Amino acid sequence: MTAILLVQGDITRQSADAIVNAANSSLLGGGGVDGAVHRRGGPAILAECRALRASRYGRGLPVGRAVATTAGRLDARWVIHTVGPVFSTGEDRSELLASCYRESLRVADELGARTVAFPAVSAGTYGWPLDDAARVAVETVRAADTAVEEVRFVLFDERAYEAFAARVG
Ligand code: AR6
Repeated sequence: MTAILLVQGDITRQSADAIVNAANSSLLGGGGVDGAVHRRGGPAILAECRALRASRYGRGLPVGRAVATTAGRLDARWVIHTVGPVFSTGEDRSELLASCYRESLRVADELGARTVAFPAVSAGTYGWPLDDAARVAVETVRAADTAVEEVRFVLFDERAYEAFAARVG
C-alpha cells in the first residue's frame, strides 16, 4: 500500500527520494515548478536534460512519459521529469495525465525510490481544472502497482491543497 500525504508549499523545499518536475517536452526548463526546480537544483539538472535531448530524446520527451535525472542541489536523489498534457475542452486528455503519474512511479520503481513528491501536474500553465487534476492524480496513484511507499502531493496554495484534500478524503 502506498501512503498518500498532502503538503502545502514549494516542492523544491521538500526532502524525498525523488521530486517530480512538471516539465515540458523540451526538457530545457520553463516557469512554474520547472523554473523552481532548475533554479534551486542548479545547473547539473539542465546538463543531464541536455544530454537526454542529445541521446534518447532527440525530439523531446513525449507527453505522458517520465525520465529521471540527478536532483542537483535539491534535497532528493533524483528529479523525475514528466510532461503533462495541455488541458483541452474539445478532447479528453485525462489518460495522458494519468500516464504522467503511472510513468513517474514506474521510473521511481526502476530507481528504487521509496518516497516521491509530486506537484499538481498540468494544473498551472497547462490549464487543467484543479478539481479534475486532483481526481486524476489521486485515482491514478491509488490504482498504481508500485513499490513506492509514500506519495506526497505538494500543493502550492490553499486552493490546490483543498482540491486534493477533497479527493483523498
Ligand atoms: N511547488 C509546488 N507547486 C508549484 C510550484 C512549486 N514551486 N510552482 C508552481 N506550482 P506548472 P504545468 C503549482 O505551471 O501546468 C512550465 O513552464 C502550480 O500552482 O508548474 O504542468 C513548464 O516548463 C500548479 O498548481 O505546471 C511547462 O512548459 C502546479 O504546480 C509548463 O509550465 C503545476 O503548474 C507545465 O505546466
